[in-house]
Amino acid sequence: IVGGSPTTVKSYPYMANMQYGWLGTAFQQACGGALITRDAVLSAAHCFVGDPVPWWRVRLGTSERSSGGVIHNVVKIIIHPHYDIKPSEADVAIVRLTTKAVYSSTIAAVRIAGAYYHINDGTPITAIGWGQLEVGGVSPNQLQHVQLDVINLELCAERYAFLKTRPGFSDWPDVTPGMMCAGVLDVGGKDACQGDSGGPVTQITNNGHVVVGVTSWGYRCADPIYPGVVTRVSSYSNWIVAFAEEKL
Ligand code: 4AZ
Repeated sequence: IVGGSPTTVKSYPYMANMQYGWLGTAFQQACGGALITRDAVLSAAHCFVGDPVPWWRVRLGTSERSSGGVIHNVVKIIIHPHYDIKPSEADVAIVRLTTKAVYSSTIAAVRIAGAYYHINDGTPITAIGWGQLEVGGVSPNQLQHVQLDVINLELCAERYAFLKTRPGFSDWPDVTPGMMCAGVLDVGGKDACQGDSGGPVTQITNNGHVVVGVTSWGYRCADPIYPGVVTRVSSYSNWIVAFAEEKL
């Protein structure tokens, strides 16, 4: 997270620390996620492509990058069938846990945006994670959060369409309706960044938190011209619910 501030899991008890361990050793935080049922975590497909289930585990109920909370093992990772390589379309995955989480003041599931959930341009939304504090910078030990604005999708798509005309960027993804752009328009300075991928982007309402996005991709981080791009949860909520509740 760039331009944010430290927070704790008590404010975001659904925050999941997705840890990857090469050959099952030395697990390290690699992505974020959101607990959406007692045994299902919503995250990004690009975090998991090519990596077998035993190399992942999930730490719930911690504000720390590599300690605290409760470790859950993974039984199944389900990648959206429309996800295609390069962080692009349908960058969403469900990670199922071997055991049901025990809810507490630091562990609880969160609501996700339904299929008809509409969010206006300019709405404040919050990105959360342990990702880099600046492009190529360090990753913090303490969980961070930052408030962003929903940025007009057509404008965001135009900006990334221009980027694709630049040398070396022709194979970058298009911004499509299954995505949402978030940042501070023409100012930048606030964004998700590498390591925040898969983590929740949340609208905080009077009725509680609603996950509206999954951190997905972007050009650098916190750039004034190029906002961060997140998977639009409402575009995939029927699939998400089906596989979060699938009997295993
Ligand atoms: C990444 O590399 C990444 N600025 C995630 C989010 C953003 C950029 C990069 C958004 O995982």
